[in-house]
Amino acid sequence: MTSILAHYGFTDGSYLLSTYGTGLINHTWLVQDKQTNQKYILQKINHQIFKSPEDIAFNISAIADYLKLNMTNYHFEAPLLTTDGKSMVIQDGEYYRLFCFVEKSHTIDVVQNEHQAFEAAKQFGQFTSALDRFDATQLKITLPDFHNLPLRFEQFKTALKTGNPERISETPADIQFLLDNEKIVHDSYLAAKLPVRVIHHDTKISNVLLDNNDSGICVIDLDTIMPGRFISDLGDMMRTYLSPVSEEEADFRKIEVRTSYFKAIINGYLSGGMNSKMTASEKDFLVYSGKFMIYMQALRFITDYLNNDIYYGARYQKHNLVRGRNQIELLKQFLKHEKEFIGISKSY
Ligand code: GN1
Ligand code: MG
Repeated sequence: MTSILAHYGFTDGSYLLSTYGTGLINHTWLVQDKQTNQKYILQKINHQIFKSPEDIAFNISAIADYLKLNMTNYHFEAPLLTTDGKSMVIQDGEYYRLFCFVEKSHTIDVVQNEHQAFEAAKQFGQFTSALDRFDATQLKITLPDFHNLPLRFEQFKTALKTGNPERISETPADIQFLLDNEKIVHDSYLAAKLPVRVIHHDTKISNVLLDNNDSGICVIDLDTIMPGRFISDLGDMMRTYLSPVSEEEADFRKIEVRTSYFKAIINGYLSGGMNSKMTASEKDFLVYSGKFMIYMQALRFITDYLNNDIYYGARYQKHNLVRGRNQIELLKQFLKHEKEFIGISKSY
């Protein structure tokens, strides 16, 4: 690590290092300067998944430059530059970058109240809203087909043929439920016609920095920023904030879809500037966004389980099966609320 941090002016023994956060894809450390106590976040990009880290760097600096010029008050945390002006360090084929640790900020892993849901949704709404006039199509695609639901469905069907036979025979009801809900895939062709915007694509609560009063400071984890449709961001918030328990919960009786959180998410997202920017057709997809993202995540976890966890890896034997079943249960609960939610969404 010393030779990586040397690119940012650290010398051997001048800093403390500890692992940080819970993400499975990238590796994250907290770095503290022993002299100044200033804290930093060091991240290693997983380039098995992000094949071109240069594209991530390109997107982040294009956006940072635009915001600096046009939205001077917008808080955007771009990576720090190395002593020779680069936004990444490449060492032994691995890519690293360093961020300032935002003082008096914290992240949470599970939403605890409607206020937090509102604040996070407001941050993600503000992000896309601030970039409304930025040409999203100039951004690089850092993860091709990331939220391409028809493709995720095809990958699931392929896994049914080529996946681990034992795991396939263990999951008939899950597989049947996913096949029975193929209509969600068909509806995504209509959603694909919605306007292309700058979308974060990973709006879980831990990707928002909150201050001591749980007001939002800014969004983080910028690797999946790409052109996309708003349903990706709004839907992933529904997927991850509606229930009191996360995708990791193995006791599915605790999974619940809460109407007050549904309202908080939409109110927050629209209050960040999106209310006036969204088209009428986008507003028709407010509720669909939740189905789209929950269903896609269920497909992805179950597909990966059938494929022996080649994408996500697993912290324990049935990790992806548990997470897939969790998302299936969440989708079932969401569908029970669908009519009610459509009623609510008509007022926006
Ligand atoms: C991955 O690595 P992390 O936890 O930020 C995934 C997301 C999923 C999430 C589900 C690049 O995010 O799409 O929603 O796992 N990111 C990628 O746990 O695949
Ligand atoms: Mg992430």
